[in-house]
Amino acid sequence: MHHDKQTLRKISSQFRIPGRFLDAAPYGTGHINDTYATRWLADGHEELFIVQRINPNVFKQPEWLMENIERVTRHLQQKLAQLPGADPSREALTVIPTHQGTSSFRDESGHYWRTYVFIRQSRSYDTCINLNHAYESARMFGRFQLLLTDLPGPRLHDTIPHFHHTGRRLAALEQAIQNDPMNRAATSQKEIAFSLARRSIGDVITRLLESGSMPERITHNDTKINNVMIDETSGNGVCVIDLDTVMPGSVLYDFGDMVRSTTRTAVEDEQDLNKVTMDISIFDALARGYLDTAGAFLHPVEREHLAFSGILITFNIGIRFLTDYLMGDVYFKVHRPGHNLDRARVQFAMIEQMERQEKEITRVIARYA
Ligand code: ADP
Ligand code: GN1
Ligand code: MG
Repeated sequence: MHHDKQTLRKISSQFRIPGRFLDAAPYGTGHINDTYATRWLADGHEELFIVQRINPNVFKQPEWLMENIERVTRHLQQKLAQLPGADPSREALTVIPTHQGTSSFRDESGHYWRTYVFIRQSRSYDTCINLNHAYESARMFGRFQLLLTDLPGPRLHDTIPHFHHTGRRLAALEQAIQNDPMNRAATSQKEIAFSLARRSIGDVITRLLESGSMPERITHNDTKINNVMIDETSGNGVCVIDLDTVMPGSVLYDFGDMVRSTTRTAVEDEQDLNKVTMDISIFDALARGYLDTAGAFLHPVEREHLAFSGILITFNIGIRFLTDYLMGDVYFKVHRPGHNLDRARVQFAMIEQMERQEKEITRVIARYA
């Protein structure tokens, strides 16, 4: 959804942003929220702020979500302030409160909005641009997890319950196949068969978590490559963003999604599947970056499953795209007919790639873990 300038001016005036509103424009390529870059004039300087409408179909309890984000960003800022050379205001998100002091604003139609300081001189990319990019983003997500290992209690809210529970995702897919509300099952027979044949990828991690054999951690849960900002000049990682799904989970969900979104040589919705390959040298840089930071705290059972986690999460997200295609594109934003089916196909092509390169993947992990 796109909001007009007047609406955005009115919404952003609710927040403690210094200066005069100039304009606002849709920003980024996220699949979930409505994101705007807003420009302001303060003391003769132009300032930018990110203003976002939280997706109401995806997040049912925006106030809980913002409570998580407030606690997490505050903790990150405190930890970064103690790290020599770190810049807390640039390396962690800063929530701008409303004039009432709340972290979000509820508009007339009941939708929630929030504002962040814009991370300057940096950008995010939808695909990996080079080995250093892979290394830096993995290092940043690993550091993010590391800095949150000592977040004081209570347990964070589950902003989307069972988010990475593959068993439940499969059940939802089977339900969608059965109901087939848009008559689309006939056009995705191959992808449906692929998914059902790989049911056994299932819930290895969920079971380890439930049995207590693997520790629950505070994880990001959406470690797509475009959710980390990269410095425009140095190419170094600057800041992990998109904190809506920060909640208790497994570190393997995070590493798995880095593998899914970073080692892929093509875009997430590439229509020419011949272009979709998994680059093992990118995987190498990614594993190195992740273990350079997260290596400080990982448990042996977590290390043992790093090699497998890429397939697991790619499967999980592949079946989510396929389910959303069957359901009529009700969850992910789409920009063309068949968009979610294209996305699902790319995930499944990546799974085949990872299956083919299993030995190499295991070897890389053995080298660093
Ligand atoms: P979504 O959940 O829809 O993916 P994100 O929070 O990831 O929303 O934001 C979408 C895009 O907006 C990001 O990929 C990034 O390019 C940009 N963005 C988000 N927050 C900031 C920020 N604080 N500073 C600069 N750019 C940002
Ligand atoms: C969504 O919000 P964004 O675009 O970073 C989705 C992720 C998927 C991803 C696939 C809350 O991420 O789970 O992996 O799309 N986020 C949510 O591109 O569902
Ligand atoms: Mg995002």
